[in-house]
Amino acid sequence: MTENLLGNEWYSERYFHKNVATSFKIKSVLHSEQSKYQKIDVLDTLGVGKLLLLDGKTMVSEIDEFVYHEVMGNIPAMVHPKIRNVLIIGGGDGGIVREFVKHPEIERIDLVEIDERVIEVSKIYFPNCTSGLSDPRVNVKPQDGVEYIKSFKNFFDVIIIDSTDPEDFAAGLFTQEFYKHVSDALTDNGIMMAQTENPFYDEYGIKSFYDNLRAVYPVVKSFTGPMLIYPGVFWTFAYASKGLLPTQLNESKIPFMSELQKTLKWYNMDWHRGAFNISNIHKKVTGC
Ligand code: AG3
Repeated sequence: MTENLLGNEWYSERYFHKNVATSFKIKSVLHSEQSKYQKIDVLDTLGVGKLLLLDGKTMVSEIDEFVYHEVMGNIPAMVHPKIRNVLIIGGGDGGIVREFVKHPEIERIDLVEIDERVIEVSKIYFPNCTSGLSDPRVNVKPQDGVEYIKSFKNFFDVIIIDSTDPEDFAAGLFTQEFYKHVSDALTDNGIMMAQTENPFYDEYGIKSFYDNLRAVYPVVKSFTGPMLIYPGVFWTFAYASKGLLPTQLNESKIPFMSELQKTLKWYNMDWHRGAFNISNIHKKVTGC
C-alpha cells in the first residue's frame, strides 16, 4: 500500500506472495487520494518519470506506457478487415484510446472505466495518454464494464480488457462468464484482447484465464511485451477471436500502417508477425 509516501525515498510495489518488489526512487508525490474504489497516487520518479499507482500497483509510467498501449490498439487494428466500433473496459488513463483514434476507419470508441477519478487524474498528469479522449468518436462512460457489456449483442468489432490484477472488483474481468458476455457483444469477426500478468511469478494462475478464454473462443493466442514497471517486467497479453488469426495482417491496411508505424515507439508490423512465436515457459503457463 502507499501510506506515508512523503518522506520515503523509494516506493516499492511488493509482490507479497513471491517476496519480491519493484522499486522506484521518488522525486515527489504529485497526487494522492482515496476514490470511491481505490487509492490513486501519482509519483514523480527519477527512473521512470511520472508513475500512476492504483491501490499501490503500478499502472502507467512515462518510460514504458507506449509498449502496452501500442500493442493493445494496433494488433487488432491490423488484423481486423474494418473496425467500426471499439469498446475498452478499464483503461481510464486513456492510453489505448489514443492508439485507436489513429485509425480513421473507426467510427465509435467507448471507454468504460468504473472509476472516473482515474480519468480525471490522468488528464492532469498523463496528457500524452489522454490526448485521444477529446476525439468526437470517443464516448467516456464512468460505469462498471461487467454490467455495460451485457446490453450489447453483436455490436463491437474489438473489445479490449484493460484491467488491473485479478483482485477485488477486477477479478470478474477474468472469468468465463464475463468472456462469454464479451463474445456476445462482439460481431462475428470480433477480436478481444486482455492483459494476462507475468508467467514467471504466476501469482494468479494464468492458465485459468486462458482456459476460460478457450472455453469461449476458437482462436486464443498469447504474446509478450516488456513492461518495465510491472512485477517481473516480462508481461503477457491475450488475443482471442471468433476466427481471425493474429498473425494474418490485413493486406489492405499495410500501406496505412507503413506510415503510421514510423511514428510509434514499439509496434511495427515485423514485430507483430513474430510476436506470437512464444517461449517454452510462456507456452506452458498459458497453454498456447
Ligand atoms: N493495467 C495494469 C496491468 C497490471 C499491473 N499489475 C501490477 N502492477 N501489479 C494498466 C493499465 C494501462 N492502461
